[in-house]
Amino acid sequence: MARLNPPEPNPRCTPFLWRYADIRPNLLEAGRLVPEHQAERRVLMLINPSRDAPFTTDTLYAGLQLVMPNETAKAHRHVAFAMRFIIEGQGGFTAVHGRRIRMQRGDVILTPTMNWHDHGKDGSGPMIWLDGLDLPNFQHFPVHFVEQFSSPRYPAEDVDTCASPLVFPWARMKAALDQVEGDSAQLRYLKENGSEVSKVLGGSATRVDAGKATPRFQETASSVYHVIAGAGHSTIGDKEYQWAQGDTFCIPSWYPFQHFAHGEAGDDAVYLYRFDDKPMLTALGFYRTADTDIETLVSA
Ligand code: 1HN
Repeated sequence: MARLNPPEPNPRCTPFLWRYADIRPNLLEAGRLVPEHQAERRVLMLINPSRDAPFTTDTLYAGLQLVMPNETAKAHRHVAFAMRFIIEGQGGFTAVHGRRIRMQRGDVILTPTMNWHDHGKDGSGPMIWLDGLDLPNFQHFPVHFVEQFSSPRYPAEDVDTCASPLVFPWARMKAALDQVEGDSAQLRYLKENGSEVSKVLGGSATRVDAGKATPRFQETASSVYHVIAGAGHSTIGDKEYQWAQGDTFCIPSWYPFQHFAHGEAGDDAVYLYRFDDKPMLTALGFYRTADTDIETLVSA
């Protein structure tokens, strides 16, 4: 009974940081070793050292995906929901159910459940992005499946990324963050009607001014952070994690955390992207922070 009734939330995953400088060469080597026809998706999975795939946290999967010029990650569709943060490269695109979206650094692009999608790339050099999927859920709910489309690409037309509900352009998010007063700001990626991007996954972006910090936070949600720009460190539990642009780290449920931007007044602010399971936990009634007055949950 004690095993089933822990004194506090008890994630199996542990905090971890993947340095871009360390993992990028491995991803590019995968690009040389694994030709397009050998991999439906070429991804370097960011698997938590305390668990096996697909766990980046106990509820989130994260991975870096690579597409090289003239390749196609062929069209398929699945129950899992994906949100992608574009890290680097030019000429990449993802086609989501007939809408071809240009991948641009810093943009967040959604692939809703069961939408046909394929990825491709023109021009030279690698296209790399961070995939966030709700795959861990399907270890419990045996409802996940994938269908292959009859040809590598699902017929698609170019869309204006600024007008697509599937795209959150970085320029727009950055401008909104920069308008918020204070040492730091956090804004969620929300649909036009104000709702979260999916029932399971959601996301946000954070600005931390040079030399400043976010408030310390503790929540039942788990999250995956990616450094959009700048350098700094985070305390997660009782450890400190140094990071710089391109790095990705995970925060399991209930580990207290705080983000610190390096630099001094006048330097550029630091920007972080994050995706999390907050919508799912909220819908289930499991979302809570250290500040939540548990008595209010009793009467609710
Ligand atoms: C998947 O379908 C994609 O569609 C990316 O881009 C990563 C990781 C595991 C299983 C399916 C994609 C994935 C994936």
